[in-house]
Amino acid sequence: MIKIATIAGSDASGGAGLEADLKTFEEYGLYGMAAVTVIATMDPDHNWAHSVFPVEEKALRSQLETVFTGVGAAAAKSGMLGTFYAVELTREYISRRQIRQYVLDPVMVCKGAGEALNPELNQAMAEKLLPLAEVATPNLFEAAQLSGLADVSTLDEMKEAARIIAGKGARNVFIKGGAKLSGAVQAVDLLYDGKNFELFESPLLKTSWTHGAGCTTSAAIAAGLARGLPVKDAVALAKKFITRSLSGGFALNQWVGPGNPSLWRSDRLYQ
Ligand code: PXL
Repeated sequence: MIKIATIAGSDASGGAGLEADLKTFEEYGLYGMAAVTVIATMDPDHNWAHSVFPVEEKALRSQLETVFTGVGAAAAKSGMLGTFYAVELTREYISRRQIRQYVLDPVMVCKGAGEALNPELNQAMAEKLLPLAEVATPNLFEAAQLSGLADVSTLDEMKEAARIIAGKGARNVFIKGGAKLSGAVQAVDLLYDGKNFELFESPLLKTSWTHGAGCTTSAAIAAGLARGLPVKDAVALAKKFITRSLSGGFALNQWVGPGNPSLWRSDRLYQ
């Protein structure tokens, strides 16, 4: 059995965070493990306002010890880290355990959640984690933050951001969320391997139910790497996986809805 780990927040609503990661790992036939960094909750009495409760440092270290020392993982991803110690502990365990197949999803803010951004934490993530990443998977906003560009909203700006982020140490940069490019007619995501650019295009889906799409995509890339795929193939498969998942997006309530990653499996079972 191939083992894989996520270091991420718990999304109590189940669509994003480590819940999305574990569902994705399962679809790839892997054994998933999780170290919880923060617990995110949403308030139905206040317009689904997010709260984030950090898991204490000792408890996080203890989970990382269980996962990486006690078991071991062929690949790992990180998502919402939420605290400086979570960034530092992630660095420590990924480097100490020499996890080469590490995907950094530099989660900075949840969709629709107006919570205060923490630029210092983003800086720490860039300095400590980009140099370890086989693939970094920022969305357009995160790409702007990591690169220092004022705005990333055109394909040229995506390329420039990818170059800068690769310059900070990520071996590959996959900028996702190109569905939001100005004037987008396709969902265009961009992979940069330090030398060449490759575009991954899919039809724009008209859906609001995209909660957890970023988490799912980065988990799928990590899962592909765990299975031994080259980066390009892992990204191409992840793009297919998320596109299929989003085609079956559904509402949880009036505020939010995730994709349906299990469509991938039912396609195979029932075709
Ligand atoms: O989608 C970003 C995200 C990541 N991780 C956790 C989340 C969210 C958004 O809600 O709750 C734990």
